[in-house]
Amino acid sequence: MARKPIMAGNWKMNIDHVEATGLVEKLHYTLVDREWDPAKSEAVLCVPFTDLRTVRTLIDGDRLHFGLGAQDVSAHDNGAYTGEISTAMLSKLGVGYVIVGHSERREYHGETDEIVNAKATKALSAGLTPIICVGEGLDVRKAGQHVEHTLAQVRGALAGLTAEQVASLVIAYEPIWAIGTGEVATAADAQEVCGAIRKEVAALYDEPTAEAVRIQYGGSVKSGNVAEIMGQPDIDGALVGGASLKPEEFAAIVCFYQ
Ligand code: G2H
Repeated sequence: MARKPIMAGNWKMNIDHVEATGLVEKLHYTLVDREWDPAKSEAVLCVPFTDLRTVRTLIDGDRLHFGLGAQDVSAHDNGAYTGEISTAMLSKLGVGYVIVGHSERREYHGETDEIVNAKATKALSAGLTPIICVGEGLDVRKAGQHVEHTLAQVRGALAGLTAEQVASLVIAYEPIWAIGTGEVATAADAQEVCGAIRKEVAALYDEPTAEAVRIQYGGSVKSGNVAEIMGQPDIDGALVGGASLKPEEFAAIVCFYQ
């Protein structure tokens, strides 16, 4: 079965719950104007924890066709983990997706492959779809080690997961040197690694699992480069930071197929 393209906006630490109302409504009306067909692409908003309830209410109230995602989750069930948010808390709010192991979490919060694996495992058991981020820094890219480095992160993140679980999740390849910098990996660069990720999933599991798993590219995606990126055979969507804060830009990305 063909993989449905998935465009996820990662608002990062931007947009409070008051601003969220305006942004989501503007995005909705822009998509209506563009005659977005939700059967042709999926749109997910990964918002700060403090915006989740507001955005959930907007989605339900206007029956908007947006998925709702968080940007992180605890690897623990509950208890004395000050400041953390559990998978159950997210599920009860109607959250469907969670970004796990974004490079900013790995870099600023010391998240290792083991932590990413624990969070992804916990998310899947709670019925959440993890968007697992992998990708190399500039030094690794310059040393020509980017494929092996990224595949090692993939193996670490997927350890212990079943084929069925892997088929249901999303992997986002985000070369760190292209994040928020305006530097975009060429479509061929992105395809090289996304194709290698799919082959690795086939080797770890089987062909049907590799054919089912959705792989996104992330790193300075915008309306001007999305079509070329989406033209690659192993790229099924984008994880979008800066451009997801601009309704017209994000709407154009969601409607990349037009
Ligand atoms: C990469 C991406 C979203 P941006 O972090 O995850 O951000 O599109 O701003 O490079």
